[in-house]
Amino acid sequence: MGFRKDFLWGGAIAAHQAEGGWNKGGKGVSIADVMTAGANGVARRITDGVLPGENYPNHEAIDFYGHYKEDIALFAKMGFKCFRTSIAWTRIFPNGDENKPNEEGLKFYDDLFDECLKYGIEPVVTLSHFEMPYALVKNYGGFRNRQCIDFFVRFAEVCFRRYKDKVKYWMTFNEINNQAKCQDDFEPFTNSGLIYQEGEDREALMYQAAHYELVASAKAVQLGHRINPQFQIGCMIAMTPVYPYSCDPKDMMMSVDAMHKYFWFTDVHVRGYYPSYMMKFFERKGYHLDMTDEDLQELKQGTVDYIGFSYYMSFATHYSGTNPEFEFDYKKDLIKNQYVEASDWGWQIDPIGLRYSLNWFYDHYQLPMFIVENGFGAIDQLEEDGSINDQYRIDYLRAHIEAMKAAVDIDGVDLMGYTPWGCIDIVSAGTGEMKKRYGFIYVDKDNEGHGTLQRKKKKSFDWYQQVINSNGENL
Ligand code: BGP
Repeated sequence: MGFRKDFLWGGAIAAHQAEGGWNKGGKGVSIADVMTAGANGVARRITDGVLPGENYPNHEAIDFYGHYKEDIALFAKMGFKCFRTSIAWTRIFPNGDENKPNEEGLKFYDDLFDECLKYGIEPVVTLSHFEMPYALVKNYGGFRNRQCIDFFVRFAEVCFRRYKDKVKYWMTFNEINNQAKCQDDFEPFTNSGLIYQEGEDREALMYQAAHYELVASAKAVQLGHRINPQFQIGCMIAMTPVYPYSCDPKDMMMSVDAMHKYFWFTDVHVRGYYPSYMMKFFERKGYHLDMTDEDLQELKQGTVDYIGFSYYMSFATHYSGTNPEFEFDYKKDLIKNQYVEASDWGWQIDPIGLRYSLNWFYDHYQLPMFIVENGFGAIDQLEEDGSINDQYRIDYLRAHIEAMKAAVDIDGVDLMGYTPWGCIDIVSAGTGEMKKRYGFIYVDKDNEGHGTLQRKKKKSFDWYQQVINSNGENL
């Protein structure tokens, strides 16, 4: 009973939300560097490529670029078995289309992975985490352009070859399915680098870009397995289950279509082909995607080894009476779930939903799973004595780990690891704010960029240390 002996306990961050050093070591401008910060939950927006000014949140983030040794030593104190981060594409290919990689960027990640391995911490690496080179967006249109497939595969190959003896666990595109939830405006949540022009069919473009990303992922997976057959390469899905609001069969069908629309990407990553309902959907909508036989061959041969996914919240949907085909539209068919609480940012807190999600994935795919993001973003307050009493974060994580344990012990799912998001306070991807904190470690920096960057353990630091030490027994 309980989690496997080699369960990968750890924590997760992403380069653009933590490193800073946006223009150090030969790094180019990434899409995350040209984002304004939203405020109070408002999502960030592209700024027509205005170069970072002093107030850009990713400008210096928490300077993980300069503090990584200190931070990894703290992760080791918590007993991390693994540590998830991304390789900033623009440290390796500053503009994305160069033929030769930037050696200084490669060296930085050599040093970072060596520091992890020094403590017996396995790096878990995401290749694309909302930080594609802005030059690929500006000069090629991002993943609306088939050429970006080869740019991504070139980036993946350089990383696989360089770190083949240091990194075993990889993922290709972070939350690749997020574009299915926000194609209305460009948001950092998509890896596609799509900036929509006036009058474009955004949905059609989103599906075309998603196809090219999926082909890029499949090619990278095949290449990775050739470079090191020991590699474990996963997809990365944002898992937000969508429940039917009632037992009305119409609500149930809305939930079925919502789950289809949000998670068809997993079918392609895992089974190697598009599910029939998506082919029917493209036909109905008249979307004639650029999808060649060679692409379909690549998808079939480039299936992933595990399902990485993030889990923060669940949704609910109801039949609004306007579409007899029960076609789900995320812009109008979601409804607040009255049976769960929400965070300050409206994220519905649902630990049982994590057990449901583990079962849903395992029932569909029978592949090992890796929860590579889970966490509670909150405005942490410093007490008089300077301590941070984030009991709410402990309660949130404890409830989700209990759900994981039930899924393993009762439902028999195959769960390989757990890396709570933002194991150290970092910049919010959605809003660009520092005040939305997730960490076991507090970082002295505010939304305006002021602060000493001093690191400080929160109450949850010692709690998580004994969770890991007991392999999840002591919660
Ligand atoms: C996920 C992203 C992460 C992280 C997380 C929390 O969608 O993969 O990069 O940001 O969301 O979101 P936020 O930072 O907006 O609170």
